[in-house]
Amino acid sequence: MRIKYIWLLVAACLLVSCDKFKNKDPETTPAVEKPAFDADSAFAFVKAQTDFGPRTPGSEAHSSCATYLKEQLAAFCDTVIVQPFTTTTYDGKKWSAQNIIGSFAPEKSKRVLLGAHWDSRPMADHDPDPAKRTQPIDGANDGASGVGVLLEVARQLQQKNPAIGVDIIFFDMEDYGTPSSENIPGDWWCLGAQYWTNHLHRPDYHADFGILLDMVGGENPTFYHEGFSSYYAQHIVSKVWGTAYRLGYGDYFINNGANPITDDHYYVIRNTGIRMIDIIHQDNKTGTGFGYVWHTTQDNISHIRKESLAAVGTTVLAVIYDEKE
Ligand code: AHN
Ligand code: ZN
Repeated sequence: MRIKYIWLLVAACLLVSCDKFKNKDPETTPAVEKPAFDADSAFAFVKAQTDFGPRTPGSEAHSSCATYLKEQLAAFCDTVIVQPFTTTTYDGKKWSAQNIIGSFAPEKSKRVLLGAHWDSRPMADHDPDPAKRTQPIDGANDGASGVGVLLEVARQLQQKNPAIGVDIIFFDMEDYGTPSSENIPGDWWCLGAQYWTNHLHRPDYHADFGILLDMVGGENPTFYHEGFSSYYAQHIVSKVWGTAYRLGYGDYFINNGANPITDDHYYVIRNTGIRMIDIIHQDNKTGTGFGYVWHTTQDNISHIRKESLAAVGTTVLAVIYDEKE
């Protein structure tokens, strides 16, 4: 009788320890709870932008898309601030432009800044067909993907508020930099970010750190530790890449260094001191350092992948929900 009970006890213990062991399997129990991020919704936000056509400065598509982005942010965020400015490009032309900023809990002092550029490049200077190199691009990946992910992030943050404040900034005039055939010295990229960092939308604006999204929706993207991000904000890179790995996105977020890129985050770091990292598709096999369709007419909605949007959006949301007040 007693022996029987002992055996039962042993069997029960084995079962329990087996169960415990099972729970430790990283495949079945992610260390980070996956927050809801709807990739279909994010994709729709990307497509809504490309449906306007190329959002190049001065175009009708540019101004219609600005209206759309303000309406979307207004629906999700607590406040929206539009920052109009004028700027001159490398070719001597003058443009009206605008940065668009949506905020959650603007009264909170602990904050994260999320950014992406919403303009698209006026010339496909890397198109394989020379005849197409003066055409404007849809910028489905280069521009619209980051904005689409952040609109979906905003929609989720409205449904489930995080402990900290969040600001989402859509920079204008990132992509009117000098064509590859010309060499005109000067800071011709990231004109919207340069303006914002010298004229903050709130004079005492502060964020604890920032994350920029650039070209996050392509086919099998590879996100390395971009050079400026590592140099100025390795602790944020480690936080974001660590979160991505725990969520199962280690194939996208690769723990290797890569070239520094003159992108919006560079001016944020340089002019405000806010440690902002760049999640950007880099690839040293393509010849340009970026994806195959970069600055070509092929950068359209047909090359956008929901899986890529989901990897980045889910990671960014998890980072934000992990932050304590
Ligand atoms: C340079 O190639 C120097 N900067 C690229 C920044 C960029 C352009 N991101 C998207 N389009
Ligand atoms: Zn570009």
